[in-house]
Amino acid sequence: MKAVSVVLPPTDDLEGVEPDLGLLTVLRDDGSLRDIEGLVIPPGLAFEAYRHLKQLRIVDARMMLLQRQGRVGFYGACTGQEATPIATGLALAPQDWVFPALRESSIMLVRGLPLATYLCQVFGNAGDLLKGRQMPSHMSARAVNQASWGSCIGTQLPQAVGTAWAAKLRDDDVAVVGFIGDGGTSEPDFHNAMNFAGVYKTPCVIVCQNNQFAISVRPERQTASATYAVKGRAYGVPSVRVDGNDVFAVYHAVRVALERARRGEGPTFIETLTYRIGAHSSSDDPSLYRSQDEVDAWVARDPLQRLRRHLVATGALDDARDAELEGTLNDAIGRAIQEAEAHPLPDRDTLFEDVYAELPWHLREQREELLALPPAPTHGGGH
Ligand SMILES: Cc1ncc(C[n+]2csc(CCOP(=O)(O)OP(=O)(O)O)c2C)c(N)n1
Repeated sequence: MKAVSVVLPPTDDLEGVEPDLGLLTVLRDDGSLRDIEGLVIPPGLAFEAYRHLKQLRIVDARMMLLQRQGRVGFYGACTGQEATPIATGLALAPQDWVFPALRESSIMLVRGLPLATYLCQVFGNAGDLLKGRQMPSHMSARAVNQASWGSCIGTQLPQAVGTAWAAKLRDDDVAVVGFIGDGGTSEPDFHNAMNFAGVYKTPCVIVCQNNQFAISVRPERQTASATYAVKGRAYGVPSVRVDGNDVFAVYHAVRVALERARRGEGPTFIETLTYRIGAHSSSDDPSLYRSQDEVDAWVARDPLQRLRRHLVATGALDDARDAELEGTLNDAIGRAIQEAEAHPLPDRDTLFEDVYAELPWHLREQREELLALPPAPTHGGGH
């Protein structure tokens, strides 16, 4: 079988092909939905997903601009890949846990974290729940059961599987979703996590966002496997490959996998096939390693526009309502950025918090020394 290479935008699903080698698609190009057995799309899901996708698209564009203006130090956008985090966020139950990679922080917004609080993490200021200690775009919040990505590719998956194992041992009604990129599947942690999940049947869903790049490295240099999903077979983990630009396909696959996990049937591995339309991060220039034609072919499969066609076809959206939604989102995002950016830098005293219950003598000394210095500038901003 041919190894994966940069895949052209999918135009059809491959009926009759095994789940880990085919491609589950629900949303047709004309906006209608395929008749798939057991498909669960709750009423209102499509519009809710659209609102979140659109919000995320705008937030990412605004934050990339702020990075260019020197107002934030770094940003990792997920433009073109929004369907996976948003659909997953909508499929989760409140008690579930999420262990993201770089491009899934937005699940926190879907689960109710205020946007201004979320953005304070990017500014790394006093409004940041993490007290400015993490790189931007590495959000986390206990209130929505989401851990922070550690930046070291793959480390989040053993954490996800371990958390799921703990839930199983405690008989908690908790499922865990862990994310990884296509590049991350070459890390030992991916294999450790898949193996452990398979053997101990931990209640988790491992999602690989195959955006076809690990910075500039393409899938054919990453693996000789026919798909990423097929890797789950070796670990005895049921696996499925879905159209990652189709919010309904991702929602359906994650929802079914979460239900399996809750029934005690163990892990599922999901590859979501998508494409990173934007740069790897604010530190990358993708024009050095790919053509605009290739990008344009995927822009034509934009998950946001595909979902829009569905909403228009079903009468849930028209141009006027869409413009109104865009205006509301732009206003709310503008206000959230203003509110977030207005916070001062974290108090320097906070440097000494959260590690020791009681500060050891040498840190007490360092703290006193620091506090004796003139105050640092209190203005937030760059890193
Ligand atoms: C262990 C480790 N090696 C290398 C890096 C540098 N690095 C940061 S992101 C990245 C590519 C990740 O690609 P992928 O897993 O496909 O996720 P994507 O960024 O495409 O979402 C690399 C190599 C790192 N952060 N950690």
